Amino acid sequence: MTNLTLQVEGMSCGHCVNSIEGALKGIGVNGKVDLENHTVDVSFDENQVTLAAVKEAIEEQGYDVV
Ligand SMILES: [Cu+2]
Repeated sequence: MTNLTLQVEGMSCGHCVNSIEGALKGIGVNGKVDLENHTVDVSFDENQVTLAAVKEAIEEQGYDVV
């Protein structure tokens, strides 16, 4: 398992949390949004999902991975 903390801009409320965590779940990634710190903790199997795909899933929801 790979565990990373990503810096993500534009998250502000529960809707953001749900859309990001839901999108990550959809590609087999465990995600935990921290609104105060503007971060998303992600945990995934690198044999199944690439970091690029993780970033893309977040960006597709309208947020910027720094
Ligand atoms: Cu929001």
